[in-house]
Amino acid sequence: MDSLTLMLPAASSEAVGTDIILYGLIAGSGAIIALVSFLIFFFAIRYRKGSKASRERLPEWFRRDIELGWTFATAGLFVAIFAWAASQNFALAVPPLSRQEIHVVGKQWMWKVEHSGGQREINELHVPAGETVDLVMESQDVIHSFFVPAFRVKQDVVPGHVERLRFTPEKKGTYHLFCAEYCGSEHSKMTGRIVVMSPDDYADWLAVQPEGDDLADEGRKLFVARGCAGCHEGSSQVRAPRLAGVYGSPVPLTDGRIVTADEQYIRDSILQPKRDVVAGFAPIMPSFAGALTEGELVSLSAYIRSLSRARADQP
Ligand code: HEC
Ligand SMILES: [Cu+2]
Repeated sequence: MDSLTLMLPAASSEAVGTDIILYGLIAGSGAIIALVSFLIFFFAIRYRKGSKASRERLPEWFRRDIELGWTFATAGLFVAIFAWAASQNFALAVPPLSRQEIHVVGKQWMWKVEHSGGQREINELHVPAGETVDLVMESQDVIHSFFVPAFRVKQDVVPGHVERLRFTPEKKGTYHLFCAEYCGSEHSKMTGRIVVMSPDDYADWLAVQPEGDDLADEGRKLFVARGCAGCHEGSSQVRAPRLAGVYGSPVPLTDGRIVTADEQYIRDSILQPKRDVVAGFAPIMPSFAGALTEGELVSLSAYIRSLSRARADQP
């Protein structure tokens, strides 16, 4: 890791696939360069000044067929390369059956990480080898970009969006994490480490982390201060759904659809409550668009997430 090497380690299954595409492109370009160079030399020698080679016009059909041939062959080649490279991205877009969901918040200038059990870290991300990691990422202020060269993955994190990034680390070790989008004066210090551990070591590591949940605590305070608790909690006169356990579970809507309450749903429920109205409730929740900062939204959704954990802990 400290020594400079020409080739980065390929530490995830995506890295292997990306490298194969890269080598394929280099080999393809190399073959074309070799062919063109060969033809340059071949024609230069064959048609040199004074040579006896025939300089007559080739028959019309022959010229047309060659023209058509290389037009379709190169077009086909480009489409094939596109399909090959795109298939890897499509494969990544399908959620795997078993995965580790980890929340990442980018802010000037750090990466805050929260594991599904509430364990937190800053500028470090511990992940188990051999398991697909599903990052759910948000930005609290400006655009950042989560970049792990050794995994060949990079995802911009745009404020207002919930982004996903999936990868399957394969090699144990420590790898660089960068912010790859200029995000202010200390952008260059927004770096960190990814530690890939064996699943057993990872379980041990998780077990010894304190469960300090500062984001969720902040969210809890906002939930009371902004009047959410007034409608959503115990003694309230207004009929509003209880939020405990809502994160990650299916929610029936008035229009008959059933959606999963993921990060984006929670966010939209707060900003555009009239869009997806929970079945059995009146659309009386006011929109908080413009009234909450990105950071406050992130804290509120961390709080709502923590409610589902609390419920899962006490069956
Ligand atoms: C005036 C009462 C009221 C206030 C204030 C209010 N809500 Fe709501 N909220 C509702 C009602 C009613 C619904 C169900 C109808 C709907 O989906 O719009 C709801 C739905 C939701 C949902 C979706 C719940 C589910 O079961 O799918 C979330 C999440 C939510 N609110 C969060 C918040 C947060 C966070 C705040 C504070 C920033 C807040 N609410 C403030 C009344 C309120
Ligand atoms: Cu950044």
